[in-house]
Amino acid sequence: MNHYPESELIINQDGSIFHLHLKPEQLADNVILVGDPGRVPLVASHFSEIECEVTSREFHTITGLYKGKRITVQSTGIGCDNIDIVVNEMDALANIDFTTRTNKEQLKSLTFVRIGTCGGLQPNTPTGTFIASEKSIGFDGLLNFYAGRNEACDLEFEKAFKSQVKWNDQIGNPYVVDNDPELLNRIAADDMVRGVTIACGGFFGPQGRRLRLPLADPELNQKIERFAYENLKITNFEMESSALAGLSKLMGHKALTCCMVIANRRAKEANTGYKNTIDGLIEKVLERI
Ligand code: R1P
Ligand code: URA
Repeated sequence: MNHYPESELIINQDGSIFHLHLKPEQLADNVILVGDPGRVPLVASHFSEIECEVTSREFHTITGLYKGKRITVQSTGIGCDNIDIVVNEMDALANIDFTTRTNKEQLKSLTFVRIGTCGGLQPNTPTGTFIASEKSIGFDGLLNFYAGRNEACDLEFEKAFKSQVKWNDQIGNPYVVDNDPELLNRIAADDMVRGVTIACGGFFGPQGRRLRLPLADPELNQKIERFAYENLKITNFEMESSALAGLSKLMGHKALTCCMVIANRRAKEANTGYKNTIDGLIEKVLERI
């Protein structure tokens, strides 16, 4: 039986998990993840009841009820490194007994839906579009540190991607993972664009934005926009979906990322006044989760 020492599973003196400061009983089985901590009260403004609210660093959590469904809404901040923290700590809250520091006998499968913002890459993804990720390509490297990475990933897609874009191995080893198909069908329904999302370890160079620094492969974005595999096109860039889909798959949870396009990379346009439009995406996810 695994026994997790204090250094590996860090529990605060009040019995909460190290970074999130949540106690096991404060976590719902349905979890909405958002990047911006300010998006947490926006989601919770639709709740009929608030059960608890906790803030620690960029991690803001509210658990409450939406039409009788118990939901936790959690901010992750920016980047896949924070997804490693949030998904591992939430899995520990659900599946490790904090008293014995051992795995529970009955493992729980959580449902994670990320509501984010992204950059659109195709003619059918102008600003304001809601994109649900069918597959996520991780430029971030996170999943490569976990055993079972190859079994969790779509290796044929990875091969096709690397070959078509003439991938430069110095950039790292991209991984391709499916979002949960049942969750995709339920949440995307018939009014979101379904696509392939690239999650990057940065907002500028890794997404092909050139300000003062030249890029290692200045043609990469054009090759990404042209890439096609079995009728799938790469639709958008964001920074968390691959880590979320990959870790969830390895741990037995269900995950999906849905994002609203706020920057159209083709038309070279951006919309920073998107708070009201993203509320439309929040309402769809709350109804369908
Ligand atoms: C970058 O501006 C951030 O916005 C996107 C990216 O994934 C990254 O976290 O998502 P959020 O709006 O959810 O933070
Ligand atoms: N978030 C990203 O990661 N990229 C964009 O272009 C917009 C939002």
